Amino acid sequence: MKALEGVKILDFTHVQSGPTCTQLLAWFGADCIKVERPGVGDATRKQLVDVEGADSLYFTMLNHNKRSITLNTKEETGKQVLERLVKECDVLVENFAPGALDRMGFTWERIQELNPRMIMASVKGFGPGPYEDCKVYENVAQCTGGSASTTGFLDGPPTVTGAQIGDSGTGLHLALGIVTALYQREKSGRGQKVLAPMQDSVLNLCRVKLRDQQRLEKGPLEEYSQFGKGIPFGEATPRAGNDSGGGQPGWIVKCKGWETDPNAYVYFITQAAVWKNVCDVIGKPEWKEDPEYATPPARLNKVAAIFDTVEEWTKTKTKLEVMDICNPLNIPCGPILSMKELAEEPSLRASGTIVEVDHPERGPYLSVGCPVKLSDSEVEVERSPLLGEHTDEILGDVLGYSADEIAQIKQSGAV
Ligand code: CAO
Repeated sequence: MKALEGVKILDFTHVQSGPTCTQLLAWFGADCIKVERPGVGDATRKQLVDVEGADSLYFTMLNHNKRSITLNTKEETGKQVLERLVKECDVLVENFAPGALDRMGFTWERIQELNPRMIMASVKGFGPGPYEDCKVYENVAQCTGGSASTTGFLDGPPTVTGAQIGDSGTGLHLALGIVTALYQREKSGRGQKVLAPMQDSVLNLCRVKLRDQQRLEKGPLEEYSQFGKGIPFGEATPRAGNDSGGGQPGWIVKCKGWETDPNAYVYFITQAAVWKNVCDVIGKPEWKEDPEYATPPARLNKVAAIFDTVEEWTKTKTKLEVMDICNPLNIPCGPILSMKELAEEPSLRASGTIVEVDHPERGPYLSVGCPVKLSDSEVEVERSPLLGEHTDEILGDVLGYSADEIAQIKQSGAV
């Protein structure tokens, strides 16, 4: 038995944010029915195509464990089938541009009329306010949610991150909202609307930067390396380069091989509690008792110079040697692992976080499996569906149409 077994999802999502959410729910056992436009499907099927004629990795890696039905929901017959799906399912998940579902005739009021237990979950770029009608993509959310203004180096422009915090981050938020609403429905018997705006989700992930904004109003942020360098602060939380966000000085330093390997670096934290271990490791035992170095406040104005010394040591070791030496001493550090290294990492393969999946059109490919592990609800990653692969079985088995009715629906061009 899977955790969400028996939950039926009407998956009206596309691109990345919504599909991330429904893929997680499918991994937890929900029956995820992806509704796609006939002949077209989710736009990502044909974006960044790497195998001619096959669904792209963009699509296949975001739509595991789902079933696909094609349906033109702007035509009368398609609308009738969609009504049946609304009545049959527990959750409708969508991330259309604002107003698209209303224009189709499926307002929240109409959905409630059809199924008062329905949970309607949406990703939108913005919540209510001046930008609520805007279409939004990943980097727009990173910029409007506070991430870009606080990412990058002090003397450089705002920077977006590789982690898809706008899309996948919002999908995660929405998934939590959905299971929470399902839990409440157990008691209330009613559905509800769940909204995860991308701006709000990114801001939630940037919570510590709003913390710093308020601290900044009371004085300079002493743990930022900018402080140690004597550079004055402005009005807003600045970009902090590779400073650690938690108050313990940290930085990315070079390791052996950095001249040729762009990822021969390690994140090194001079955690106060293990300062003496740090001094021993980097060959500066005299700093342990020196009042200029012995306490965190004394070190504040020389953090950059301390990391230069750390780097002199790390440059003599590979990033994994640094990890092996520091971990037993409780010195926190993180080797910069490339996508290639992660793809090949045996422990991630063993845990099912990196999985090899077979696909009839493209053959085997790598995907990221479910990153959340439930001990009593094991995840088996299945390939993404071909466009409309399950149209007949959904019309018949889920919605109860007879073979004649299915033939008529097909003749109408609705699927
Ligand atoms: N049958 C018939 N019509 C369908 C359909 C179906 N099965 N599925 C979708 N459509 C229609 C929609 O009804 C809409 O029609 P109208 O514009 O006439 O109302 C149309 O297809 C286009 O949908 P869209 O506006 O959502 O798609 P888009 O490519 O123009 O915009 C996006 C894409 C992502 C910018 C927009 O959907 C959006 O802002 N979504 C919310 C935020 C979000 O999730 N962004 C992250 C996306 S991942 O980077």
